[in-house]
Amino acid sequence: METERNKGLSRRALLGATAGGAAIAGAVGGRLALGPAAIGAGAAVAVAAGTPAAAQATSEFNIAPGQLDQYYGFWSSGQSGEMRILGVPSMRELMRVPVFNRCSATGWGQTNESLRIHERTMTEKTKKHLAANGKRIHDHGDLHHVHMSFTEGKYDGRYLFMNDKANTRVARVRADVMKCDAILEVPNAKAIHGLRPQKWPRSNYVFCNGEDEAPLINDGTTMDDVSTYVNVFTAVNADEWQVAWQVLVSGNLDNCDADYEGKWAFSTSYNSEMGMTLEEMTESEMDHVVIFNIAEIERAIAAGEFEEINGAKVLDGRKQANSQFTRYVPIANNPHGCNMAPDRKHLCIGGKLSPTVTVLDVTKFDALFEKPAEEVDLRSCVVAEPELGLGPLHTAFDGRGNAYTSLFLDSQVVKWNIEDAIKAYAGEAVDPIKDKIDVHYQPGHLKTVMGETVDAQSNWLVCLCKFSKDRFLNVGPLKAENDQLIDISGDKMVLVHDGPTFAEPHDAIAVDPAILAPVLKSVWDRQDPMWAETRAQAEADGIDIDDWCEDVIRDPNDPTKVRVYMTSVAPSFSLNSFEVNEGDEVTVIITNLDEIDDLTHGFTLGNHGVAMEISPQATASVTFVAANPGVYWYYCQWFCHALHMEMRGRMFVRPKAN
Ligand code: K7E
Ligand code: CUA
Ligand code: CA
Repeated sequence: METERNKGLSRRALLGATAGGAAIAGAVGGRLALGPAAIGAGAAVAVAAGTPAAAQATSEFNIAPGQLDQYYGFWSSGQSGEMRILGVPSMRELMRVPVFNRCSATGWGQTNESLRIHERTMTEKTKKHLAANGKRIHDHGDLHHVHMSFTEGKYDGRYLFMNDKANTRVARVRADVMKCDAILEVPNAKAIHGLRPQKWPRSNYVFCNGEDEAPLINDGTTMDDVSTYVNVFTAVNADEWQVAWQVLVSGNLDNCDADYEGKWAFSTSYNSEMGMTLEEMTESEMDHVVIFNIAEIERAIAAGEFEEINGAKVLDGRKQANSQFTRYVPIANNPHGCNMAPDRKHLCIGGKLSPTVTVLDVTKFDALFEKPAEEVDLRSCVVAEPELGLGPLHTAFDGRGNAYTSLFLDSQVVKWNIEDAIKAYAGEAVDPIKDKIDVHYQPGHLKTVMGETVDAQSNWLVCLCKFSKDRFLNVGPLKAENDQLIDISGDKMVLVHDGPTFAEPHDAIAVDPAILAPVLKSVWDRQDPMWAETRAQAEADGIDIDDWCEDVIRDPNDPTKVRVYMTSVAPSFSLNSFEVNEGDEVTVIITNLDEIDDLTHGFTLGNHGVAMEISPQATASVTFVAANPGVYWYYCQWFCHALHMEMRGRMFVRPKAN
């Protein structure tokens, strides 16, 4: 529906011509004038053109109460550090899956099961840093990119993979229970940003871009000498969740993707200059896309041609090494998005500072490796470079040969046709641009349904806007972002929904529920590996955690350690009370014996900062020190029964005998 208010927001067209241009100039001049201040510039101007009436929408977007969504959306959450599951097209938030963040509701980051996942690959350096700051794990992250595992170019419903730019980590979420089961701190690299799974033959690797430059041996012996800095491209073994290999590159790495033949991975770099200031990073006319030659890298790894650094097998793919591991295709300065089209052939690179998207034909990459890099025309793989608008960041695809690029500065999405862009580049008089739509405001990623797979759909586009400005009720200086839903089923894009989100979903994917239906569980399997170590400890203590238990075991080797085993069945814990001594290290292990779908219990211990989720048929445990004598109640914090309030008990902490 087009209201007066919506019309006013169409001023984006004006902005594109004026303030947007100024913003680009501003960025190059050393100051990024991209914010809402720029939006305000055209405030009084109302342009009637723009969003077509929603009545023209041809996809069914209204999801009535009780109706299920058409698709699962998996959203990143940026600095919130979690993965979110939304319904598409309703944009209803269905679940939050804590990954890098500490979760108050579920106890993620506190339960022993989650701490083990956090600590399994933590480097000694990180352990030292955390301990010095009174912490055991990083309890935050910056999660930009969520992607599902592939088999032969299609989502296979096994895993979701994601990055933590803040603490150089990558994580894996099991798609059957929607819980994180593995975190990896990537050695040598700094700030994992772009992340993509291999698409073909399956996701054996997850490719991870290191964004920040630092000395390879980062121990303070060299600091300001930029010539010692490197950037690292990492392939993580997706099954074992450890580093398979790493390649040193020239310049830094931003976003990445992989092809549909399993031959290449590719990454954008905005700092080929190896600059340390904004001026230096935007100095060159051209940056590049790095192409990684998977077969050549695997050959060298198998042949032992690597150097082992901090436990990782490292190859040198920098320009000066003249290797066959990499090629550097020149791209207009400071590119950003890196998106492989479902036509299996075309790779689209967002120009960011350049108003263009550069289209590379991946079938032309072999030729780049036939001769040494300096003897080949590295731009011979470029088949189109349409000028689309200001600030092109990311590109999504439908199943009809069209691409949709977010224009950050223009606050628009531009729909263009890849084949027409190729024709235009070859000199034909065709305009590849098919449509533009205003979005609100300043979009980053945008996603079609399964658009990064060969199953790309042509119904919905979600555009993740960085600013919502005046689209929602004011909630103070910190505003929601705005994930907009756009109907792309017709020739014209139609905006159908505004979706406020909390900081800061960078990227999202949408997946057909049919892919997840065969794997998704509603109740845990008692033998699940998630609590295998807890189970092993129980067995050592002679406790069967699959059955009713109400046991308090003092560790035979360390009498200050106490393990409290109990079960939960609505509405009670098997133990109405338990007793420990002042100063004891107490581990509470609870199995939820309820088998009913949806019947989650919890364990919260008053005034101890202890809380955890125990879903049906799960076991969970938490360890704390009972530092103060007295009586402390514990209770179930997940509403589970009419007598949920009564689901509680007491911990007695007996004073130390003096
Ligand atoms: Cu463009 Cu981190 Cu994918 Cu944000 S990145 S938008
Ligand atoms: Cu069990 Cu509430
Ligand atoms: Ca640059």
